[in-house]
Amino acid sequence: MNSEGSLPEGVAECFAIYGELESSCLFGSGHINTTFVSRWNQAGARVRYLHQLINDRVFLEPGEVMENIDRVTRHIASVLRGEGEADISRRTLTVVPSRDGRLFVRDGGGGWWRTYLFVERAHALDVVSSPSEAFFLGKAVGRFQRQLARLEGKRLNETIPGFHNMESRYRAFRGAVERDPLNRAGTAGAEIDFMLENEERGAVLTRALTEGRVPERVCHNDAKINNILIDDGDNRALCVVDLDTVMPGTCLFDVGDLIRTVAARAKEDERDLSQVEFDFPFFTSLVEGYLSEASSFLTTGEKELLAESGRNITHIMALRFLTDYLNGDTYYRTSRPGHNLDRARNQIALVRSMDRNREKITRFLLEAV
Ligand code: GN1
Ligand code: MG
Repeated sequence: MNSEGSLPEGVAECFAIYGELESSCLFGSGHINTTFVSRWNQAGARVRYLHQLINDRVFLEPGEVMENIDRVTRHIASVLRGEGEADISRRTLTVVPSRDGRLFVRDGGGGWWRTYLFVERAHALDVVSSPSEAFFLGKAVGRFQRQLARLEGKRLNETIPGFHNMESRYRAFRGAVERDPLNRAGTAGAEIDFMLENEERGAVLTRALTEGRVPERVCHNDAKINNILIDDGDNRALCVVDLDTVMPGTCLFDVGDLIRTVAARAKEDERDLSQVEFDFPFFTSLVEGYLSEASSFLTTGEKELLAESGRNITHIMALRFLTDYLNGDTYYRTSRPGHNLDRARNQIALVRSMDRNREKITRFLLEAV
């Protein structure tokens, strides 16, 4: 990346894009990949594209990531066509291949690049401000799962093996506490204790999946609020993006991540923990939106675990942020000292707030499903 944060020379031109490249700049707030937007003149029309440098320390097989994304986005587009939908290229991502027909381009340093059509007139949110926004976010994730419920062909590649496996996440956590390479464990005593006390309950989704009490499905695995694009016009969710982790899992991971990020009044790195509260009205609207698409395919086993899903994904995020803090911030992008510890504290506060609402959550779900 050069000093202005524009695309490295020559990368964008390797993709099958017509016209003249006018400018490019950094874009977005992801923790993992590096994203740019480019602006082109195509016969007098201004057109934008999105380019991403895939983090190949996190995704060890970027080619397999792209194979999944290509299959999934083509499938969603064909489902949308079947439903007579217009505006398909705003309702799913579209991969732009390289000039030699590949799904990615390698740069001189070995980096893996991909390109998508830029979805215009859309935005993402970090927090919701109304129950109606929560409803449409829930609906978008339910719709995504429904669209992929009948993806034919071989099982999708596991782009990060054991991604939401609580048991392996706890092994990594214990290793980090033992090694404590930067002597940080002393500054996170209360958080480490929280993890040790909550280990058993945290295994609930992992065990349900490995024991077959919930089915394996194609799911997103990172269905948090800011991975959903919303139409600037009518404020309804358009599509789910950030598809690197689309792979086999349980759909409870997705609804759980949505509960974590939609039914929370603060961003995941808010330091003022008095603001980190579970929001019951946002939660109920989001579940209603989700079930408006998903209730037709969810099994009884899945419905029974809905109540635990939000807490479970919030817990695993707290565990991963804390592990990364102890390891010296080697995984997530951070923008201040202690950022990962702040995130872990925030997510633990959210788990606690969910626990204070446990009875209400359970009662609501008994009625709703
Ligand atoms: C990462 O890249 P981004 O910000 O969408 C992470 C997710 C976490 C999330 C926390 C591949 O997602 O698992 O939920 O941060 N993605 C990966 O906000 O680890
Ligand atoms: Mg993202």
